[in-house]
Amino acid sequence: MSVVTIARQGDIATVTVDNPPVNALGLALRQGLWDAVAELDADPSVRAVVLICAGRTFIAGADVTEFGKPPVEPHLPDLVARIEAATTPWVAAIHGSALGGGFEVALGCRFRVALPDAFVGLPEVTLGIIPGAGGTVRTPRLCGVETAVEMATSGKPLRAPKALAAGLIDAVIEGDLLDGAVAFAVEAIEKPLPLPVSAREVTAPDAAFWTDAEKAVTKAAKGAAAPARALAAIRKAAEAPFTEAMDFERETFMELRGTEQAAALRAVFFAERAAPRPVALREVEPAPLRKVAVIGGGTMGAGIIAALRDAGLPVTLIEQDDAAVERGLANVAKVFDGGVKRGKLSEAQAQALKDGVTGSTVYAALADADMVIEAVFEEISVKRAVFARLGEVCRPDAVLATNTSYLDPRAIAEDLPNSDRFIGLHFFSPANVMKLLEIVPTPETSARTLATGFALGRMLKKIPVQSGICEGFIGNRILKRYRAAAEGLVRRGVPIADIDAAMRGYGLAMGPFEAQDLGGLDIAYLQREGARASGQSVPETLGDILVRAGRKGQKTSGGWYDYVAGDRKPQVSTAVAELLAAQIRPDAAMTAAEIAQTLVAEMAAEGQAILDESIAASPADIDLVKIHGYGFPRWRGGPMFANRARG
Ligand code: 3H9
Repeated sequence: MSVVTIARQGDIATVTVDNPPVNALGLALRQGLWDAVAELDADPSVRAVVLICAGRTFIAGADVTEFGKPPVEPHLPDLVARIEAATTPWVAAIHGSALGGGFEVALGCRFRVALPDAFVGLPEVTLGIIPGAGGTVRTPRLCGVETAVEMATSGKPLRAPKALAAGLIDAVIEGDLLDGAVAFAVEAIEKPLPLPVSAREVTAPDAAFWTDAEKAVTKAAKGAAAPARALAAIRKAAEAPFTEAMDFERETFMELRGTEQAAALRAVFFAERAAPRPVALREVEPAPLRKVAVIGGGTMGAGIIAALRDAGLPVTLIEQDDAAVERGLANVAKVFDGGVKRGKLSEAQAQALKDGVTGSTVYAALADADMVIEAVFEEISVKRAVFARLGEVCRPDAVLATNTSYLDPRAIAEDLPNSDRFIGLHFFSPANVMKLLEIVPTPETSARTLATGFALGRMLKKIPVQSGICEGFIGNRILKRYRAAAEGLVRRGVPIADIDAAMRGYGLAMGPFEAQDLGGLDIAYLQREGARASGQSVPETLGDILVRAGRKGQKTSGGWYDYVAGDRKPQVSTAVAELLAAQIRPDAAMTAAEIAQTLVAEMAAEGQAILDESIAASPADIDLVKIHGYGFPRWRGGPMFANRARG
């Protein structure tokens, strides 16, 4: 079947694009649209053309799978120009999303109309590139430079009403999109036509605007190259003639397309889309998830409840006594009240989210739950007791999950009958914000239970990654190696502050030591002590020395750094230097790049060990874990990608 079909309603022609899944502009579609313009231009009975798409969305952009290959004609900028130069006006009728090249095609049309819940945007920077078919040149001609800069440098799309207010679209269509677009076209051709977008004026802001914008864009980009290049392209569009700006944009696009950052971001793009639907589970029916319960209303439990409520699920919270139920509900309420404060939720929305949580101290309330997620204190005996109770009260087909970051799920489920319905789900705090969900099946876990874990991940819009059982699973195991390697550098005389600065420079929000100071050094210390008490040989770490000296991080006004009361800014500590002096044998002077390279290589080496032990299914899964759970810079592709790219 052809990806482009033409139909006629009186003197209005309809061009329908049908290129699943997202109508991406692969060669067949570009050619199909090119031919459609030629055919309709040759038909004098046609007075306007409505361009509409079948399926879930308008054209979602260029076909990203083609980016590794040489471009083939017709090129997208030529196609957009061809549509713009058509003898009859084209009207883009947008549902779903008109993104990147899809929005650029819409910009070639004389008019754009959209359903109220449609989006338009230029997300190219999220793929390490800039628009390559006039997005940076035509957009400011429609909505002004400021909005264009915001769109093209952030990559964030605008919903139709906002797009209308900004001048990016001409009408919001209530009701049937095709009928509405045809009616719009019929009316529009009775009036003088507006100029094609390329022929419109753009007002150039003064030099100060660009200086400020460059500062802001570079800061927000945290090392990603594309946003500043998108800004430069818009500046060119504002200051140079149309064709010169188009050439500049195209050159930049072609250059960025071949960079390592773009390759990394493309790899992450596809990995993120593959993760929620593992091939091995495609044929497995998950359990239905209508009623979910959470045991424990502490920080983690409350975050999980908030995530479940955001996905529209009613939740039962079980706590030990009435006071704990109250505290748990208050913790949940705090999350939603925060949403109101930040302007993300209305009071009424927050209330409705809160109302969907029922607190109880009675396990019998779980008799009809489809899934129960345990999020109690990270202590094996406490967790085991919870699952023994759940085994008594829950339906035998209810999926029972433990949220644990370090404990062995097999030991937690030891006393649970029908342990094929049991699974580990490692959420990351705050659980309603962090995208990563490590899914940890035991050898007994059934395919249905595993598929349910992934189904939950999809419902919560998380990035679910399966992990085998080992200490710390994928993410914390690599974190441990990374921290140990960072301590190794300190032992070799590399200053703590240099290591943190190097990792910030690499693109992480924080270096390894300042991050420990924020989270507290005592949790990992207690784990090591626990392991030592159980007879394991765990070498003394530098962190142990600090904790024993009372330095547990910011909460004790000192950890790896000193802190002045009321200030989170780390200050280099002479006390730490003294405490650690005997451990340090300086033999290394390292540049920031060498520090980062060493530590990333260590992460990747642990990742490789994890792969060799079949704990993770692929390097891409490991990269997703580090990007979505640990702040590894997305544009570096994750430690496995970055280390491989270095060769
Ligand atoms: C661009 O346009 C450059 C131009 O300026 C210049 C050119 C010269 N290509 O996300 P989903 C696949 S750059 C190829 O789960 P949703 C995706 O891999 C592009 N494939 O759907 C998945 O495949 P599978 C700018 C693509 O309903 C399937 O479609 N555009 C593309 O949750 C479903 O994807 C963008 O960056 C693509 N462009 O969300 C938009 N997009 O089923 C990127 C998706 O095999 N796309 N696929 O796993 C999106 O943001 C979302 O897909 C969208 C739908 C919101 C449209």
